[in-house]
Amino acid sequence: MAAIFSKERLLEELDQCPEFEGIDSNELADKLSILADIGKTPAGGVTRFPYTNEEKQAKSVFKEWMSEIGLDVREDAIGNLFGTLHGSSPDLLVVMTGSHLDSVPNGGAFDGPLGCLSSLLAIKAIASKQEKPKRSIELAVFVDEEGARFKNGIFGSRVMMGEVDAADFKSFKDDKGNVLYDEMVRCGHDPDRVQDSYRKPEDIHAFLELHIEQGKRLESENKDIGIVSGIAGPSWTSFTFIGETDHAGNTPMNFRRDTLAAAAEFILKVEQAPGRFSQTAVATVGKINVFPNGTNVISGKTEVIVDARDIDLAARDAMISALKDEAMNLSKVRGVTVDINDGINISPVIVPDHIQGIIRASAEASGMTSLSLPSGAGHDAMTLGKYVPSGMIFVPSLNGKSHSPEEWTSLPDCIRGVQVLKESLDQLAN
Ligand code: HGY
Ligand code: MN
Ligand code: MN
Repeated sequence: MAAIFSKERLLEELDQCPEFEGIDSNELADKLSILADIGKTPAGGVTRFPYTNEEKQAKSVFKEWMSEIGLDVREDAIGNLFGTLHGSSPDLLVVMTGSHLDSVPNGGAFDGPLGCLSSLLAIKAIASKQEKPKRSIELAVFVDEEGARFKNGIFGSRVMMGEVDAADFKSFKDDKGNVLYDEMVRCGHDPDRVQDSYRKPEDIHAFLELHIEQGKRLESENKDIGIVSGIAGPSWTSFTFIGETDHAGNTPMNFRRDTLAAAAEFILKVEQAPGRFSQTAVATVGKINVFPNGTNVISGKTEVIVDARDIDLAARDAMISALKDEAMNLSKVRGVTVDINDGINISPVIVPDHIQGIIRASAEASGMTSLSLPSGAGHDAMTLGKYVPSGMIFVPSLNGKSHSPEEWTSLPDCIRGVQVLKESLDQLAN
């Protein structure tokens, strides 16, 4: 069985953790393990969807941890969680840092929680110093970054920056038909007051997010820290093929309008598309909904969602439009129809040189090697990065694995990331 997350496995490398002032490796291992147990799956992964009891439990634990280190804790109208370490010059713009606690289905223990905990431990170390930081430092735990339940990823940070129309809260539904708005209310939030959640770009000095790389570059080039240069923009488009539900035994092949077969042909075209548009484009179908999904039933309706990304916005959008044409053509040939609906469409973001410079200097000052690289994965930093100077610090992923129970970053690598985040925040806050 592939190695999965456990506290014991983390602590096997405790003695290899570098010592940095104010940072306790045991504490990180302890808190990561507590979060990993919330929403743990039989396969050893984590399923912690937004506006569920699991997420609520993880956030209440995190709220306690923020209060324990003296942060001013508040939750906004849709459930974004904030903890503020007040600076000596409160009139200066805040430095924000954080990530997310929600997960993909059967995901890993690090994607999101490591960023939140690194921010917590970095702020704790800064707060333990004699001098208060000049600028206040605000820890943000954004809701629903993955979009795994309501298909609306990078959500909490986009609401905070005023990018989501509150009317949409009533149109997003999960696979069981639960409405996002109702789930927000059920969890004790007040989505009608969403305007109270909005933050103005001019209120925020800079934003930093620590995250696992979710790729193989740092490991293969044996580097401690990734300095993210840009973040690819994800775009989600749903294609619903409509045909005819029929009996699998009594319907001759030339009488069929089989939507699962149509979707299968389309999925191969999705796989073949990226290379025609750029070296950095990617396109994935990771989710398919087949109706009625019966072994002896020809499917009358099949929905696939295409996740298309690129650092190059023009190439990405050209690829999506070509895929829409291909879906229309193949559905005509097969005698089915296709409904195409645009979902999230987030622009790529470039990280400013001075932010990259601060992270690089922090890594070097702490005796670490670093590598500048783009992020193919999307993050809340790409929302903030559209409005304020934002950057990301990557730590290595074992075998590049992520979004799976095998997701792993060693404790020493995590601690090196916390140290670089601490130094970078300290610089930005002073
Ligand atoms: O999908 C992503 O890139 C991220 O994990 N939300
Ligand atoms: Mn993720
Ligand atoms: Mn993430």
